[in-house]
Amino acid sequence: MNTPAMASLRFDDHQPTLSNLHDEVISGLNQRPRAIQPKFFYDETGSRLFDAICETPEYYPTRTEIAILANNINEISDHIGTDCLLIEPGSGSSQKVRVLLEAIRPHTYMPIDISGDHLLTVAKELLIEHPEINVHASCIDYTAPINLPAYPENLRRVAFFPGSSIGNFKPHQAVSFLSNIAAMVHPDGGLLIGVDLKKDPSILNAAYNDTEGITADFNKNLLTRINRELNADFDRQQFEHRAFYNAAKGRIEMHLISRIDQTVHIDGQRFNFSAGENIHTENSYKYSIDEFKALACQAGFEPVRVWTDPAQLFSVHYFRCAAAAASS
Ligand code: AVJ
Repeated sequence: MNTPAMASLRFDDHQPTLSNLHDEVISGLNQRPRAIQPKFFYDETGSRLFDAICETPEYYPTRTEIAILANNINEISDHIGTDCLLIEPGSGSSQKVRVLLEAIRPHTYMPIDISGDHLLTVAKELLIEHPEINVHASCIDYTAPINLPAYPENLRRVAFFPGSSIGNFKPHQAVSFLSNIAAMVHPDGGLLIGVDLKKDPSILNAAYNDTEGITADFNKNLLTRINRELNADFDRQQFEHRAFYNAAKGRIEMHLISRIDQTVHIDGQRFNFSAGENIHTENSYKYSIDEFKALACQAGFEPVRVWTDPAQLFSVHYFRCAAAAASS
């Protein structure tokens, strides 16, 4: 009797608590320049707005990356092999992995995301679409060192980190994040990672300033979220969305700029903003292919292959663990 074993769904909940949002927002607003981490964009509305950004004509990364994955699926699956444990930090709607699942048939797919409800919904959808693949979802903040839940030890582990999410880290943080990933997938695993390329700044600036204003809404939704979850009174109308390419640092920066002198209350504490003062909400670093290879090498990876689109807008790299990574 060859009845296939039922695949399993598992959900581990390590969602950051409200006090974490509270403490990080308060300490970020007491810093100069003021800053709030981009991971806090992704409440339910923020996750939905991000998906809408990906549909705008200006935001090329998502559709370009999906085309690169789809056009090279055979080569990609040759490198990854079947029956691996496929780990995706920041899986969101798991849109991109759907391009891969059919071809690489992982033993287990492990989506990791900070947004627990969304993660569980997506995990259930995937199990229906691919009843043969185990889905072990983990609600974790992956910007802290990831402590993976127990997983089958004998599986080759491959990390999938698409979307140029790596661009949210400063380069030195990216190296330590990738080092954690290398430790997680060693000795014989790999990393398939999407990285947005450096290019004409006008294309970059347009991508973060879509004419429909969805990126602006996404940025300002942070204030709405803080109002709701931390009992604050930000007036969204009195903050302006600003996004621009900082060529010296090789990154897009997003800010919220106070339009006027104003006082905001968060959980009883007062914060004074002068007109023109900024809250830095996101960095999105862009890398040339060689720059990114060098970064990954510092983290204990070895370049295997890189794919791009004809216009060289976006890159998808495959790395394997360098021999030395296992002993470090
Ligand atoms: C999800 C971090 C890759 O930096 O392009 C999109 C987030 N911010 N538009 C990016 C984002 C504004 C996105 N990442």
